[in-house]
Amino acid sequence: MATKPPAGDPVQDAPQVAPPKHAAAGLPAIGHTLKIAQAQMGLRRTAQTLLKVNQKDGFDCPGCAWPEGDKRHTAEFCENGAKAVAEEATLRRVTPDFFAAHPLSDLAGRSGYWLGQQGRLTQPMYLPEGADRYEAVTWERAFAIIAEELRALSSPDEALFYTSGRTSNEAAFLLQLFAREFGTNNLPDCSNMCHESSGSALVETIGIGKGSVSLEDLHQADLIIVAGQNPGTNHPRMLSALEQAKAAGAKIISVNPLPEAGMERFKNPQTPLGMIRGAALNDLFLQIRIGGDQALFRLLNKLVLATEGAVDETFVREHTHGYEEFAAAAAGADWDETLKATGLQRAEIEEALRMVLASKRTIVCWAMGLTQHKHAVATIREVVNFLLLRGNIGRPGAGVCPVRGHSNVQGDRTMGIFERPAPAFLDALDKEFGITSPRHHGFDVVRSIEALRDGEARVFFAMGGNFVGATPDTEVTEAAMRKAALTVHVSTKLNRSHAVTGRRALILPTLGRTDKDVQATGRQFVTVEDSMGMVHSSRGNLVPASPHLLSEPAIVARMARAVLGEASATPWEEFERDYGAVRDRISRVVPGFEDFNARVARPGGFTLPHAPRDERRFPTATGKANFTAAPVEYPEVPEGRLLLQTLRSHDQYNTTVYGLDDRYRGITGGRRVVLVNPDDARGLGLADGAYTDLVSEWKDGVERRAPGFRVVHYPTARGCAAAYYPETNVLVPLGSTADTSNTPASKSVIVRFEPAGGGA
Ligand SMILES: Nc1nc2c(c(=O)[nH]1)N[C@H]1C(S)=C(S)[C@@H](COP(=O)(O)OP(=O)(O)OC[C@H]3O[C@@H](n4cnc5c(=O)[nH]c(N)nc54)[C@H](O)[C@@H]3O)O[C@H]1N2
Ligand SMILES: Nc1nc2c(c(=O)[nH]1)N[C@H]1C(S)=C(S)[C@@H](COP(=O)(O)OP(=O)(O)OC[C@H]3O[C@@H](n4cnc5c(=O)[nH]c(N)nc54)[C@H](O)[C@@H]3O)O[C@H]1N2
Ligand SMILES: [Mo]
Repeated sequence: MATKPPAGDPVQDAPQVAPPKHAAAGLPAIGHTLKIAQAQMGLRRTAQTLLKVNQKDGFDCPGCAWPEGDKRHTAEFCENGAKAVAEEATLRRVTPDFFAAHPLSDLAGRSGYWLGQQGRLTQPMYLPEGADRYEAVTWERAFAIIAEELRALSSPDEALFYTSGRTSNEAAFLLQLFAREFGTNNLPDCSNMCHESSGSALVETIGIGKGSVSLEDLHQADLIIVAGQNPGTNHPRMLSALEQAKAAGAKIISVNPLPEAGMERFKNPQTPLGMIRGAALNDLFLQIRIGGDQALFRLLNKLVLATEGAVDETFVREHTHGYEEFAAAAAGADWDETLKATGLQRAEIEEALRMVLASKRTIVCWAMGLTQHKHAVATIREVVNFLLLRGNIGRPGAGVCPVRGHSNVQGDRTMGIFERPAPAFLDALDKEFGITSPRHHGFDVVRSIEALRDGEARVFFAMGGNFVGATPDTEVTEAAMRKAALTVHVSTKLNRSHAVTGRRALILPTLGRTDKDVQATGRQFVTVEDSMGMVHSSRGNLVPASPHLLSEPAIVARMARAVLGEASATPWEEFERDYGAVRDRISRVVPGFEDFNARVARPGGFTLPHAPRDERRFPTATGKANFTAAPVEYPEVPEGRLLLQTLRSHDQYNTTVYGLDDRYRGITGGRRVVLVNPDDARGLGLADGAYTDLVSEWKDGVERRAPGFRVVHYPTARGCAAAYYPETNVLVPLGSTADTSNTPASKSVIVRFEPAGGGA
């Protein structure tokens, strides 16, 4: 096996490995934050921005969707939030000269890291058919091109309008309104690749696709189970909530194939003692095999059912449906099979059971480790069964807590960014605007790629994000995108999606969260909804990256006017001038937003209603919370293969790479690494430091290869491996998705290892 990285990699990818860390945050995090922030923004902007993050008069951190507590620290941010801010508030600029110097072929050969490091986009850019370079274009011409291509379609359903989760409520509401006036529900979004499985499972079982807990609930819980989530990196402020819960007596179980540093010990940078000593968070670490969670929760449920007095019978009788059938299915859970599926020891599960039975208030938190599997929806339904059994929904200190990713991904969905909108939502929209929205469902992310591939869709418009970078099966997706007639990206920074284009392409540069947004009626703010259903305002305070930028609401409004023209009675101009006018409309269309402008003006905003949380009412088809009884599944991996999960390093925000280090896991200077348990590695002849190709295997028989990964012996669960996304997206088959939610199964890819250099 080769021991050197393959030559010619555009990134200097030469990973170094040290032992993983056992604590997160603390002093190194602060040092690292300031270093990155100053390199991008300089001293003055660093102070100007970092003090405004998540303050009541400031902007919402463009990092994660974790909520802010009521008592805020002067510095209500974390290392990774600061990196997200620095990435946006950078002083570096991508001007038309940059595009003159870098033809498309050059951009296409660059790493995502390099592209992102070039700085903020400054002017609308156009790639004419057959051209090899983007050229500057006026906004008028850009919208005329979009109108021309959209009008040339034989059906509105040949257009796709993608949204990434940073988009504000106001922009999202306008975008879905425009798409529906135009005539399509093709509104795929990043949620399709993210928490769609949570939404699918929760809507059916509790009647609403959102979490049922507040920060206060976390502080009051007796037991918090964190399954399939790495908060130390992806939701660092959650560690403060866990620390507070522990101080009040809570126990924490983490369920993960990897020992994640944040869950082991957290050094709170906001308290002097925390900084030095840190708090141990985990009381029990269940090092589960990838995809074993449904089996684990099923067995716990059987054991709870078998324990005298453990079931909350009053709750089950009054509030639930389907108990008998579920209890019968759970009775079939088997120790041997569960131990095989989970890789856990019997004693570990018995210890978990004791903690479960000792808790009167239990919360389960989860993220991508549960949602990105074939059986993700069934797994999350089993988590709901688990909580329902002991009445852990709709009372203080208990509930479901899917921890969202993008800072406004939950709000975008609330605003109607959904390819399968509820009829009641469309009825309200139609009534308010005098339009007739299409009722047939649109395409989600995976279906959108198939539609482009098959020539069923021809115009692709993205409100943010990095579609070809984030989606699975990179080669298939990129080929599909290249078949489009027009691709349009509303973006703040360069990324891979700008280099893989349709016949014609546009880059529309926009304001970010940190930028001051001034329209004809004066300074505007936007609103967002966090992971716990809190809606609040966000107001940038920086001079925008360039005088040519338009805000996202302005871009949608102008596009709508160019495309729909006189045919639209919607006051698009007014919406651009005054976002309050948009909020007035939202207040009349979206339940829970009554009196929106007045309520969001209050410091801290307001919380959206949530029937199960607020009144133990479950707006499901049965009118009750539904137990479900799916068969238990877990991935079967053939001899000589491992199950690969694709995950985030500490120095990235999805496809945006901030740096080449993954500090807590001890990896520096490179991203092409694959983490393998040393015992598995020995069996497979994979020496630590050797270079290997990863080849994925799926039932379609297509060979998908990611070349040149350095093997790292790492204490992950047996049979499992881990490598970073998006480098490994090439391995995830487009058709390998979760049942019901159609979310790419990017946490369970069967791979074999072949010597680096291609070919066996
Ligand atoms: N700094 C930073 N913050 C972010 C992001 C970012 O990229 N960078 N991304 C944002 C977004 S969009 C999202 S969705 C979230 C993502 O937040 P996470 O879901 O925490 O992100 P991942 O890195 O995908 O980590 C998945 C975790 O699940 C574990 N896991 C994998 N498979 C399984 C399994 O089968 N069972 C169990 N029990 N565990 C498993 C992995 O070991 C890992 O700890 O973070 C958001 N916040
Ligand atoms: N293999 C694998 N694939 C995955 C995942 C995984 O765990 N494994 N995770 C999935 C998940 S959870 C998600 S959410 C998706 C993420 O998918 P996306 O949301 O599409 O991807 P991001 O990398 O977050 O998008 C980054 C780009 O957004 C643009 N941007 C940033 N801020 C703004 C803004 O304020 N406005 C506008 N208009 N643009 C902005 C910048 O140009 C930047 O380059 O990826 C998914 N893909
Ligand atoms: Mo996400």
